[in-house]
Amino acid sequence: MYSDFTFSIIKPNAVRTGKTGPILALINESGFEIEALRMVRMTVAQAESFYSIHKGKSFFDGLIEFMTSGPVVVMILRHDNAVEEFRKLIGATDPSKAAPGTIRKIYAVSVQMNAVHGSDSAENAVREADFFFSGVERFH
Ligand code: IDP
Ligand code: MG
Repeated sequence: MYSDFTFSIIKPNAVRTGKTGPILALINESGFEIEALRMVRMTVAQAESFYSIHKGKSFFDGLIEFMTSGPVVVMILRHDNAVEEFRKLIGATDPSKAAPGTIRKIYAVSVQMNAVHGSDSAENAVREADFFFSGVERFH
């Protein structure tokens, strides 16, 4: 389904190592408009709720520990066909399989610490944007 916005997170490994600026620049240079942006440190309960679709998977506990290990940058990004176009820009979940020039190819350090999140569907973009942002923060 078509969506004109998506939701993204710059993950703790990238924030911690000073990659927030370069990643935001790459996102902007690739034609995405930042509609809303905030830095947060998720609690375990918040991270478990955000990633509830992965509950029970082998990587779930490690993912929650990682995503709560430090601050993250959450944002809503606008672009034509945003969900699909942003998934192209971030590249494959496993950085060793990500295409050259993608954010994960450049900034991921492992499958878990893969630098950025991007919504996988229009429905999830709505759910994830609503999880972190209230109406007043979404001024478009
Ligand atoms: P996605 O972020 O590309 O949509 P998902 O399958 O939704 O990938 O997984 C969510 C996140 O969980 C990944 O971005 C990554 O941080 C972590 N993850 C996924 N699969 C693995 C794995 O096999 N080992 C470790 N971490 C994983
Ligand atoms: Mg996913």
